[in-house]
Amino acid sequence: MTTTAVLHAPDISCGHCKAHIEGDLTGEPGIEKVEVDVETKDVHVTFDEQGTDLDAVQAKLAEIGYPVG
Ligand SMILES: [Cu+2]
Repeated sequence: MTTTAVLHAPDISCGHCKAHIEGDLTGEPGIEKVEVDVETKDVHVTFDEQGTDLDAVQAKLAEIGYPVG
């Protein structure tokens, strides 16, 4: 089943962050769509629950420098 979640990552500050996150998360196993809102510092992620889970997405965000908080 496909789910969309919104994760708040306070370290998002500009278009570079947006490109970095969208570029790194898109194509990760189970992740179907990633959209970063720089204004709200939110990451909208659509993923297949068979392929990944929210913990894994959060871990990946932390790994690339944008911990969820
Ligand atoms: Cu930035």
